[in-house]
Amino acid sequence: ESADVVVLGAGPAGLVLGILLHAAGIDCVILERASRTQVRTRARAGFLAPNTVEILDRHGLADGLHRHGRRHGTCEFRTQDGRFRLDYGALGQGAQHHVYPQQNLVTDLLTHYLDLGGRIRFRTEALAVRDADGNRPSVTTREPDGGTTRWTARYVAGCDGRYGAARRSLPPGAVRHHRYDHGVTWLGLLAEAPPSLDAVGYAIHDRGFAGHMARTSEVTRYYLQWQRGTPADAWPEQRIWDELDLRMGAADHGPLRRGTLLERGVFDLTCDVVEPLRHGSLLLAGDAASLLAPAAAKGANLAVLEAEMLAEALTDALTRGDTAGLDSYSDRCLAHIWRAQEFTGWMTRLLHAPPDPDQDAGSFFHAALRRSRLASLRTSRIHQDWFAENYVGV
Ligand code: RFL
Repeated sequence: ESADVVVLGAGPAGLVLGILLHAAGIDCVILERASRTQVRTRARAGFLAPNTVEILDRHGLADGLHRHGRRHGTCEFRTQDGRFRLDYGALGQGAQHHVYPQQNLVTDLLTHYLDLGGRIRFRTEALAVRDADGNRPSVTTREPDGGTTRWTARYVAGCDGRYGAARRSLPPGAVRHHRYDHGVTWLGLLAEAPPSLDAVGYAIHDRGFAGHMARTSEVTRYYLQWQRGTPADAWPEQRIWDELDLRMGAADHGPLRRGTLLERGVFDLTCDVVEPLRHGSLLLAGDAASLLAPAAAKGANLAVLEAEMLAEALTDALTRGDTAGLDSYSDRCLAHIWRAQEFTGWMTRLLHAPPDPDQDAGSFFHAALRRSRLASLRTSRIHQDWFAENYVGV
């Protein structure tokens, strides 16, 4: 089988790319490992930046988001010494987030793509991309019935995330792979409960970080810093809620609204960047290009930004033979990626002292630096403006 562009993965990156290519009259197909139901129900991100909303608006993809999403512009930092709020939506450039669960966005995008008549194959796993250094790359897939198929293309777009086939198929030495481990692990929780505060909550506690992020009026995301290697189901629900209460200072600031924990996932705060984002006719976008720690909620936003840039570049190349956009694609994306990595790293160090296994003196030092960093954020308008600009920016 064949298509001019074979897109691997139907996450935000692959679907936005597929829609824009299809709208530009480019022959493309999306190959997705998961089933349609899995794609539509995976709860992940929720905070969309103004730039993301602008991109979705530009292409008529933001109806659901405007109808059901909510604007959000406040975060609250809690420590054992008290709490303070930042109305980041009124600071910096005065921009807010839209809160709209990623699975709802993905569902909207998928519906749009299918309504356009877009081609997509579910339960079709890309195994390898071959001949990317020539101009006739191919993708081998495992089909739902267990058979294999070979897809030929002009270009392959790797939007299949961190563990996808695109990354795996890069020949050794073709790109550099920069990795960093923040040395911290989070337990991510989805609770069937309304939000407990009208702000993103970041709690910095001697026992570790705890976080609160609104999703919908019925579902709220919580995070607990977690011992690396401990399974997600190691604690009963009661103990998790008690620990969230303790770290978030519920005794002083009011109780959390408890509910059944619908989902638990453990993830290490690691990040990486593939550089460049292109090897011949294979181009990477989204998590396949760069993975960010979730502290600053940047991943889905970068995925949408890169998908739009890649769609324009591929359209120019395929309709007019103009490859300037493809040639500069990697550099243009990397500028955004490193900006997002830098802020995410800053945010992660605000919430966590770097691991310092050997001495108490070191951990005291880092805890004191963190307190000072927070005090600056609490009191300096310039620091607050900088925070706000970066927090909602991509
Ligand atoms: P996705 O969404 O992971 O989609 C990749 C798709 O590729 C498929 N796939 C394959 N298909 C075919 N063949 C293969 N070999 C394949 N291997 C994989 C997968 O099934 C999947 O459908 O990547 P994409 O499109 O690059 O989008 C990236 C975002 O999903 C990700 O960055 C965000 O979810 C990160 N993130 C957040 N980002 C934000 O901007 N704001 C947030 O508030 C936010 N919160 C989060 C997050 C990520 C989280 N997790 C997953 C740790 C909260 C959490 C808990």
